[in-house]
Amino acid sequence: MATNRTFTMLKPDAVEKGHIGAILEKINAAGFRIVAMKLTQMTKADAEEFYAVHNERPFFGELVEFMTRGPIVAAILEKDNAVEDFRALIGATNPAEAAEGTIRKLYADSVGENAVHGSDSDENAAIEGAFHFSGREMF
Ligand code: ABT
Ligand code: MG
Repeated sequence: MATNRTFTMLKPDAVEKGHIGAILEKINAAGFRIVAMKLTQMTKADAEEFYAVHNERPFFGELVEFMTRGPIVAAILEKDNAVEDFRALIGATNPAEAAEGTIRKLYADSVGENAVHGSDSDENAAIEGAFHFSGREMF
């Protein structure tokens, strides 16, 4: 399996609840290398662009509202099989369905406020990483 990258956000709910340290610890323990990382807040325009694939869905307005209500931690992570392994580490989109020990099982409350994002493909990981970081911010 080739070493590759995924993109993550610790979402406003996780940051508000003080879970940054605990979640980064899980990410570190799972063997991901942090390539880029920052605390930042998305504007409405940012969130509408980032989640454009969902703009016809009934939850789109709430999703944009949620993702812009406070700071997030954005990061690019590197590991063998990064995209798939990170999705396994965070667990199902709905925390009620997430496996024991996953980040969403431990730290998320609902499908709408599910603590953490993980890219769903290598292609989207590259697009999402470039959305948040310049080349000079990746190490
Ligand atoms: P993300 O990592 O945030 O993309 O979540 P995931 O890929 O696991 O889930 P998808 B399907 O991409 O959902 C995107 C965001 O939309 C929210 N959502 C989803 C709802 O609020 N209600 C719903 O019924 C569904 C299906 C969850 C995701 N989160 N945010 N923020
Ligand atoms: Mg998704």
